[in-house]
Amino acid sequence: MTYTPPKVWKWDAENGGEWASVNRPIAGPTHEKELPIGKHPLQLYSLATPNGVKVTIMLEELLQQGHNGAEYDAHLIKIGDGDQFGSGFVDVNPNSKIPALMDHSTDPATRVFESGSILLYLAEKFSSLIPTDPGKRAECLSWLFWQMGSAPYLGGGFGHFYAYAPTKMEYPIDRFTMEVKRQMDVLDRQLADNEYISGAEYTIADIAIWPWYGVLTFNTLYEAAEFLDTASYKNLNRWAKQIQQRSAVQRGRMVNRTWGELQEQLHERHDASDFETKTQDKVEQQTSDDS
Ligand SMILES: N[C@@H](CCC(=O)N[C@@H](CS)C(=O)NCC(=O)O)C(=O)O
Repeated sequence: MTYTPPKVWKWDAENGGEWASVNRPIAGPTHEKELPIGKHPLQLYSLATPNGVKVTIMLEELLQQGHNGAEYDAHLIKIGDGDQFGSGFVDVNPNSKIPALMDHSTDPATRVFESGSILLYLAEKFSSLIPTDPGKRAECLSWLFWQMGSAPYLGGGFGHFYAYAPTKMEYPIDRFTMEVKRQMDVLDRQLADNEYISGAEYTIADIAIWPWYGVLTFNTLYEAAEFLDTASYKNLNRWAKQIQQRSAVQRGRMVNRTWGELQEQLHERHDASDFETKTQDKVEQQTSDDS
């Protein structure tokens, strides 16, 4: 099937594919909607996609270290329903994508968008999970920005054409598979000599990279582990399993999750105790007991 582009591209709202209903060629809000504000200094508006999970893992790591100022409310933004185009959300992130954070501990409150920027903001705010030595800090930031530049090839490129496009097309799948395998090899070589991504310290670079490239090796992202032969990247697998064992990572992955095992879904997080009492298995049990 060949395609000749017209002189001027026109928006065909019916172009198909899994995300067709939310994709638009224009920015800005589609409807008026205020965002809820909970009781904690940090208000997160998100969903447990790889980009969302970076931030909830970060916040859970900070809380585990004893930074009480990292207490947060995590509000659910259903991107499939277009919540990211509500006016309140667009005020926090003009780019209409999760995750988005408001820090109400500052006056005026500070908005932060882009997951990499949120990780850096929180690392600087709490002086944690980022090296202080200038050389090590530069290495950490290089990998953080590597992730921000690379993951769109994995998500928007490979993942889109392998898992979401209405038909399987060899050319884009080949192109993005080649790039994703190259990226996994970059990480595998780096992790051959380093326990963590940027050296001996666990940092925001690990937190940024793991939800994409670590989770890819578990086959839960695009169910592509066999196709990409992720098992052959031994050091990447070693690191992915090591990070997965961290309790903050296990908690962070559950927040704003609306799919998968019910006991691993915490639709909204407003208190640390929610992990014990508000997971979806318990919410549904409670609902059926009440009816
Ligand atoms: N570079 C952004 C990417 C964020 C992003 O792509 N978010 C997706 C979910 S993972 C989203 O909100 N998509 C909704 C949309 O595109 O309308 C970041 O890292 O924060």
